[in-house]
Amino acid sequence: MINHVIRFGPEVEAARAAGAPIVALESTIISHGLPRPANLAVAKEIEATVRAEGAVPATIGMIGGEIVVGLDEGEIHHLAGSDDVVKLSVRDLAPAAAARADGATTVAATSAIATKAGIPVFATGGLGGVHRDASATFDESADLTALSRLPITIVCAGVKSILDVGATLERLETLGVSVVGYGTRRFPGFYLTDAGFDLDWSVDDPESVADLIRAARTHEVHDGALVVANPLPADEQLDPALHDRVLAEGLAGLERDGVTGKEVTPYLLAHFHSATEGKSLDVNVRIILRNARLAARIAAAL
Ligand code: PSU
Ligand code: MN
Repeated sequence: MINHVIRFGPEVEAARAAGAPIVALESTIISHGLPRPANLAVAKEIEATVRAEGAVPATIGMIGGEIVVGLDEGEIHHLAGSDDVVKLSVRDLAPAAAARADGATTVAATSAIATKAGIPVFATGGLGGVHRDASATFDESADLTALSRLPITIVCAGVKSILDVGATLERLETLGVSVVGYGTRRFPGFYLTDAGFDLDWSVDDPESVADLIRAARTHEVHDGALVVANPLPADEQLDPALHDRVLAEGLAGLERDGVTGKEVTPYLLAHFHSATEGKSLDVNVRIILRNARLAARIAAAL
């Protein structure tokens, strides 16, 4: 028998005891979203960015079947470099725990664990969502259904542009997930500043986000997530023409190589990173660091 209780890293444990601001971070972007060896350096940079704002980073994952909130450096190193790390959505957590697996948690699984751990703010790059051929494949990320039932605030640059963004926004509406633009009423497109859709709400500073979270808590009426969509400045986005060309190639590659299911997202992200000769990687890193900084400010304001 193993202990199936969540294990907290010492720094996160101390922050919980002191009521200090904590930012939850996912590990799938490290293991499956970013290429090696940059992924390890980026994972450390994300944590440093959160610390620089006076908050404590809690990178979440699974080690030997144990859910860990606040992975240490060695554990992050392992998730970044090993070929045996499983991509874990919520439904995978129990099977992976029973199998004593090492795993990286997606937005869905990280949100569920962070909520259980009492950490209300989470930073990532881009959410999963509805895939472009979903009407035929039914491929819709479990991120969406997880966010429909978890009162977490997630700072991201919208949903990944490899998805059907319009359909994803419709599903977020159906599922009751609040979406606010940070400093904008246009929904960002991850690598791109603007995905081409309007938003009903925007906020301009971390205090306003904290107010909004407090309103939701006071009402006790809505228990879905709050998505804070934080766009890259236009001069930092991936060149839209390059983006569209590389995406078209990547989508064709999926078909050619017969890629389906949970491999789709890592495949397309890896294609971007190689086909843009690192340009998409630079953009991806900037996105994550900006989101980590904003999430830390929101956690502090709370
Ligand atoms: N955004 C990124 N890189 C990633 C992901 C999102 O910039 O690697 C990951 C997240 O962990 C997200 C997952 O939860 O992809 C979605 O995968 P799927 O589409 O298989 O649900
Ligand atoms: Mn999927």
